[in-house]
Amino acid sequence: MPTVHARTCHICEANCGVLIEVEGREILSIKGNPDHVLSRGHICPKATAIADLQDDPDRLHKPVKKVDGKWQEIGWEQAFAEIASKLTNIKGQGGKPAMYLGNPSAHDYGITTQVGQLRRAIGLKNLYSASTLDQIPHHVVQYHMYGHVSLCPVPDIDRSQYLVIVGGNPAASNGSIWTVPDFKKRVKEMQARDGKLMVIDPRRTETAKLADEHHFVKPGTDTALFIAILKAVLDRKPDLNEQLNMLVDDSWSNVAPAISGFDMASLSAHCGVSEDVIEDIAANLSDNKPGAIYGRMGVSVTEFGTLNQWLIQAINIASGNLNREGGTLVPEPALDTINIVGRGSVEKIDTARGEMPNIMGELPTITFAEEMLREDDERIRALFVMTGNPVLSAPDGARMDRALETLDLMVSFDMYVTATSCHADYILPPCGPLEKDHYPFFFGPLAVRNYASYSPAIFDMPEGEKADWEIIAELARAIFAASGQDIPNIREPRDVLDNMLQSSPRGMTLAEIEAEPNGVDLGPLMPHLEDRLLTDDKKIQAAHPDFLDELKRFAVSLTERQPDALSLIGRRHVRQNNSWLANSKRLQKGPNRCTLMINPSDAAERGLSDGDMATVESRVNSVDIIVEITDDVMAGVVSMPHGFGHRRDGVELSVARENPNVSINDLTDPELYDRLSGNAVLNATPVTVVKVEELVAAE
Ligand SMILES: Nc1nc2c(c(=O)[nH]1)N[C@H]1C(S)=C(S)[C@@H](COP(=O)(O)OP(=O)(O)OC[C@H]3O[C@@H](n4cnc5c(=O)[nH]c(N)nc54)[C@H](O)[C@@H]3O)O[C@H]1N2
Ligand SMILES: Nc1nc2c(c(=O)[nH]1)N[C@H]1C(S)=C(S)[C@@H](COP(=O)(O)OP(=O)(O)OC[C@H]3O[C@@H](n4cnc5c(=O)[nH]c(N)nc54)[C@H](O)[C@@H]3O)O[C@H]1N2
Ligand code: SF4
Ligand SMILES: [Mo]
Repeated sequence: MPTVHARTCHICEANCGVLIEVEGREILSIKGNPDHVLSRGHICPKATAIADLQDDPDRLHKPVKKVDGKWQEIGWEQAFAEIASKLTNIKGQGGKPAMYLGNPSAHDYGITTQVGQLRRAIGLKNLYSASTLDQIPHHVVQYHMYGHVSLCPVPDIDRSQYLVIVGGNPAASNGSIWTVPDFKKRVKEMQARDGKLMVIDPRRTETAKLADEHHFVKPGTDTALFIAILKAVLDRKPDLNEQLNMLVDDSWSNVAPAISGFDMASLSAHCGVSEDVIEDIAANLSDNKPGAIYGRMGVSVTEFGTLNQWLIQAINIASGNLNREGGTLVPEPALDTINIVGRGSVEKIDTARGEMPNIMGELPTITFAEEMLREDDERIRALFVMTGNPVLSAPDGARMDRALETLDLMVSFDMYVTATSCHADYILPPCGPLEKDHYPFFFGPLAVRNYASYSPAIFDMPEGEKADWEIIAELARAIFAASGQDIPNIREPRDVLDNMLQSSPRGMTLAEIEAEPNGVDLGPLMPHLEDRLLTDDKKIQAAHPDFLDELKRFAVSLTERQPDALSLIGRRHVRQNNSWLANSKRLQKGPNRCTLMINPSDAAERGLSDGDMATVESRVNSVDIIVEITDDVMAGVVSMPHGFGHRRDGVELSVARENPNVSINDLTDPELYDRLSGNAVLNATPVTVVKVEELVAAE
């Protein structure tokens, strides 16, 4: 008999409710759950990839060990014992271990609640992760302004009348640092109540096409745009409204003087957005209707990412939209990590490159390869890569390839042989996605409504398989034992979760949440920031000195000549997720998506026609890629998706069922980073593009 199970899709931050119909172990269908309290029936094509992942014949089911360059299946106990013993030996010789934690770990609360044990077993205070390729600038800003790295105001789209999205593409990404499933319909609803969406992006994206207005901006120059908007808002509203005046500390008075020296015409010329558009945005944000400005990857993974995210908060404050219904609000979810884990940290750390930011114990991933390649005693010799693919996701993938080859021990926690795990000595694969439970640990606190939703596993786990959390916990125990340390008790993720829920202000139990398969709706977001601030004086620290200093550094950069080169930006597609859905039959249908988008004028200048091959070259490397001519990208800009490039020379991978393609991160430059957060710069890479002339065979 078929049965239907309500569940949360674990693939992206939207956390949509899905209905999965199964018979025995066969998946019959995956549909949106119309009764889900947050996603209201919405799903995207990636939800169907859950079936492909679950049933993928290429997925690993048992640990594998590399012997003479070939993968050999081994038992779990052998794998744990060998890894523990090798690590203990390496550490005994003074060798340094490290860990890289990838994006899917954020979607598995079991990993979140257990990984601390493994870090303790290995002896790691700090780690590398996908976060320093992504959202670390947000955490720095939230830590300084609101007193906790995770206190994040999100746009209250359901009650907003004006939204400005800069460098985000939620129509494809389904939202980021903003859990907003059903984004398109929410925009349509806003437009139906006469609200407006404005998008600023160097590409006319899927989101731009939904918008009432879209304007191009030169990649990497948004700081000028934000300063200009802030100036224009302050001209209209020199004083804070009453509620924000009570919340904001005295440093607010430093903001206007700090930007008074910038002149509108130069700011506008620098970013390529006209003064009229800037004034219009400021006027819309400043009039009495509720609205917000929001910026994501396009403005975070740039040289002034932290400054950009601070300016966004400052604009929302100056225009009176922070902590306002329809403006930006901090969610109050069932599991409220803000009250139960520490504020986080913003520190500095010594690296091979000198002193670098160390935010929440995150080591900048841009320095990761050189810490493996360095030749002194500080060299990383043992590495644990959990749910990550840094060869494809971090800048200079070719160097990452070389660096991973120098390790004495590498362990990957992955279900595939990938461009990264192919370098490992051991791969420890988890069970299938429907054999584990799910809770939106990090995403309830970012959702557009207060809610909670727990999904139990649908299938029993096959004999001999393990969930990621069990693999982590058991390996941790083996390492504790091998190194003669006390073996701590391991508490199952469910118990940890239940405990955290009960310790949160709402005091719910896991059983109460589990009883509601469509999720528990805890109401709209509320303007309660005054009760949530964790700064010492319980006020918003409006202008941390680091941000004001960074403004000065930006002012200097304004006077520098911009390179003549084309500017390379990334993109996401709704049928992919970073590097790891490339093996899904359902998602890989359709035309090749790994193309270089180029504006017709730039193509003509280079003699390029649609479908030609071009060589794209940056400071670090070059790749050949098929050209797609479109005026959806701004003149002077080229765009390539990230997460491609699975084929590496001479290596057999599980993930190979796709068109020829290349990795954008063979072009991005690890020398570039955001000074305040250590975050990578993955957009606005200067490149040259030339046509690959067909070779004429010699007679
Ligand atoms: N140029 C450029 N580079 C980028 C970006 C960009 O926009 N442009 N985006 C950056 C961002 S935002 C991110 S988050 C990073 C992502 O970077 P990473 O996290 O390093 O890479 P992913 O591609 O997400 O790879 C995830 C890996 O985990 C495996 N995996 C998936 N699910 C599971 C699971 O449940 N258990 C286990 N054990 N393994 C699993 C997959 O097979 C895959 O190998 O990339 C960054 N890199
Ligand atoms: N379908 C799909 N969904 C995903 C993912 C995926 O790979 N595929 N990945 C998930 C992850 S890990 C994340 S972090 C989120 C990311 O979520 P988003 O940030 O919404 O996604 P991106 O597509 O990276 O959007 C960045 C936008 O910035 C623009 N941009 C690039 N450079 C600049 C610039 O200098 N200035 C401005 N203003 N814009 C610029 C790009 O054209 C692009 O439209 O998506 C998540 N959801
Ligand atoms: S938007 Fe798509 S991938 Fe993301 S949670 Fe929803 S169904 Fe899954
Ligand atoms: Mo991400």
